[in-house]
Amino acid sequence: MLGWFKKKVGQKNEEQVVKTTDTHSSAEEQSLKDNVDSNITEEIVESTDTVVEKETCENCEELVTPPAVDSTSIGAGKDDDKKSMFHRLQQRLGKTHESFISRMDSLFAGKKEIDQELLDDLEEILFTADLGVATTQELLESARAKVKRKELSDPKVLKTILKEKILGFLQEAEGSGALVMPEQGPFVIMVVGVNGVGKTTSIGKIAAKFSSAGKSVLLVAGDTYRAAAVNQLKIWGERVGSEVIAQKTGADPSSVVFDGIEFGVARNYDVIIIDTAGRLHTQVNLMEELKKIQRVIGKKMEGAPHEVMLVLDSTTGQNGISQAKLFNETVGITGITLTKLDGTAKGGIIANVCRELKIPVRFIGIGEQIDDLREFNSEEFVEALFHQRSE
Ligand SMILES: Nc1nc2c(ncn2[C@@H]2O[C@H](COP(=O)(O)OP(=O)(O)OP(=O)(O)O)[C@@H](O)[C@H]2O)c(=O)[nH]1
Ligand SMILES: [Mg+2]
Repeated sequence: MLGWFKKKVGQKNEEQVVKTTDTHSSAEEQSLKDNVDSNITEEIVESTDTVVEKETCENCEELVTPPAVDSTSIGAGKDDDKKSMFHRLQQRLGKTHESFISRMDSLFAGKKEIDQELLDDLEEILFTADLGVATTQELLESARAKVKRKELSDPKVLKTILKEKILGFLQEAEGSGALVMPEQGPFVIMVVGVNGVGKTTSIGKIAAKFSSAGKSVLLVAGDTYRAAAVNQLKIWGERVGSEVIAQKTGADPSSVVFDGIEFGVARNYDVIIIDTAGRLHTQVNLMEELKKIQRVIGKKMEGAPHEVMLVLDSTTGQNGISQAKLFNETVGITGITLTKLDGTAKGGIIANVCRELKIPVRFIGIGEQIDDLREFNSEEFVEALFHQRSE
């Protein structure tokens, strides 16, 4: 995502990508508000107190994990960096490796032939790793057919076939949704998902990535339901040096988003990332509210949001698929961030997500720290998952 983004922003005038760091006067804010498009004012509760946050927020520390720099990611050359990043990914996928790959290795160890019992045991391992019923069946059907035709008898070859098939699911999804970047103006990402999946944290981490690539990032606090949610985004803003557009608790999220887009466009930001409140995919009214937010963004900036990012918690298992389907029906998901892969033995969910939804995974979350979000790369992921661990 970032590499592709760099190409686009690289064409911009240097001046345009300089990060805005000054705090804006209330007069400037007022003039932005005065320009509110009359077509949509009745949709939006009048905003009277939008603020661009730079100051320290109180009681924020408990809302986010303290900043940390992972020693494996600093002080090394590019190749060393790559190696250590791969090593870290491998480590963080350890639980899934244990429950999936190590168990499969133990099952295959010493077996010369693939028999029915082995295939049944393999089926159980695939289920346990959360690859899902349909994905498991598809993986096993092709293996069974090959065994039947006597084209496959060696369990080691079966492991390679499984690896390639899983990679195939991930690559198919990866190739299914190129980002559509705006010709000019900010790249707008709207982030959605159910409660507690890691939306705000991922927004902070994504902002950090863009910031360290020299891009100006504006964060918009579209979760107005809880004061804590706004504070959490503010502290991420402070940490990554991004400004935050927010209003008071209880404000209409569409109103905040309207102001945010207006401000971001006027200030020529490179990226605007919009946080939204967590909502169950089954809560019809709240899902409708997302549609409204999306509409408001589109009215304020044609073609935006350019990315509707669904955040899924990999520990929620197959329910993530139902969440994705309903969010997709409502707002049209264009990319997925799959979080908490470090905390689960069921990381096989990623294969099912890709196979069922055919929506590209853009990022994966592998921890709570600022640099624990990785741009997703199918091949690297599969290699790290299958990679033999040293004893
Ligand atoms: N281990 C781990 N924890 C994560 C990851 N991503 C997020 N978290 C944690 O998940 C918890 C919830 O994260 P939030 O970012 O607040 O989730 P949210 O979706 O914004 O939550 P709501 O706004 O309440 O809907 C926090 O404790 C995060 O630190 C990850 O990749 N790995
Ligand atoms: Mg949140």
